[in-house]
Amino acid sequence: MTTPSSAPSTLAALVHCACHEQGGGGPFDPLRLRKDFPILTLTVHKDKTLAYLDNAATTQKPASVVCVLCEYYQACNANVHRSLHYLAEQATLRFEEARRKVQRFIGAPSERSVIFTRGTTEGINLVAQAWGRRNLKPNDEVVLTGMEHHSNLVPWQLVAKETGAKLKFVPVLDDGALDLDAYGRLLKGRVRLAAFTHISNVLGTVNPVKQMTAMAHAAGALVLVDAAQSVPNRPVNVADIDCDFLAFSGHKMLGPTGIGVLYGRLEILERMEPFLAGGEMINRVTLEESTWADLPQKFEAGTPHVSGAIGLGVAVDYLQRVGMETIRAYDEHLARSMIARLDAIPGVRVFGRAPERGGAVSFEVEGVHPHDLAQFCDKDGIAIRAGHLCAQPLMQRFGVPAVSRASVYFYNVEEELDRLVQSILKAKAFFHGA
Ligand code: C6P
Repeated sequence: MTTPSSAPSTLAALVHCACHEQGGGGPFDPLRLRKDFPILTLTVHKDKTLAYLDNAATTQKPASVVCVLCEYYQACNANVHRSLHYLAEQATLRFEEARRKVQRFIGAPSERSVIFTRGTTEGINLVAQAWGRRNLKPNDEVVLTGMEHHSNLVPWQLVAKETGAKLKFVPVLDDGALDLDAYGRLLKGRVRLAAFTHISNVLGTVNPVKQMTAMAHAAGALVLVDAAQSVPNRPVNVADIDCDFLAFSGHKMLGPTGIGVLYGRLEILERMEPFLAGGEMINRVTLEESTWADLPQKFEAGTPHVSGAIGLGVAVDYLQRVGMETIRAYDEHLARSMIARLDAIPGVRVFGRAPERGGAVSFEVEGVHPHDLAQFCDKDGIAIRAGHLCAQPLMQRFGVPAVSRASVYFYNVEEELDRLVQSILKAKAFFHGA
């Protein structure tokens, strides 16, 4: 059969998604990079230019990530690791290439130690269920901290209930840093695992994860790092940290939603039983029993998020072109610049003054409920988040039901912070005057 002359002769010709991107090369220039993010040019509420300051919740996506999803479904879509036809081979190659990109990005020693998940939450649940439920015994201890996101707390509460293990918590100091002396004391118990966040999504605190890992290992415990807020904005190297598990989410680092990564130390992953069961994760199945596939497939039951993984690979390419150290320095600079502005407004209290920080800044404005403030800002086109930020114990620690949070990324600019301040001043005048 011959192809009609009017039909596209190559797969590439089928793709109608044109992506013209600055791509992050050259000297760092946020204004130039913004052009790669079409959504940042939106006007909302009729005529307000969007100022997107909710990056700790999810980041925006550059054109190259949006386009690769479109291109994948137009020219490459197939299931992976199964069929032998052309498209299936292409899809599998690109899916596995994305895994290798992630492996290099986080300094993992083997691609077999990189498991695709739906996100940080699923990665932590995987460890809690597949490692914790099997290995924790009554009165064993799991050390967490008082600043964990619910994703690194509730899974351990479930497992503790089932196994009789005890949860211990490193207290948070007034400046938002962890009490490392208390951590040292907690490690003297029957600790099997220490699980802590690298960067707090509320306080912005950067925890000394390398030091904390070494302390836990010296006490004979394994370490899980919640890197949801750190992998997006600084160099993170699992070999350097020497952690046993590390989880993060694609959508917080320019990638698609529904894709994430769990890194695990090979020897530990090899000894673990599967988390989810079904297709893809088996070697041999009889009616009575089954044996498991090799890593990483043992932990990737069912059809994976193929386009998501490929999109995440393209997001990693983009981040590397901008430079992770550049992103870290710029985010920290913008966050400090925002804190200086907030400190200058009477009645504003900023939560989190630890010496090293990321891009999330939480605060309260006296007399204005955080939800009211978020709505007020939204009317001015400024996207911030308000609420307990999935960290209710931390809210209790600081004696507030909720906070407002503005979180920056490398495509934000100082002018957006000025707009935030203007909006806060207007909200204050409105609510205090009412
Ligand atoms: N924090 C925030 O606005 P998922 O939802 O699985 O992609 O990520 C969960 C998660 C785990 N740990 C930390 C430190 C996080 O910040 C998050 C997500 C978002 O702060 C949504 S609540």
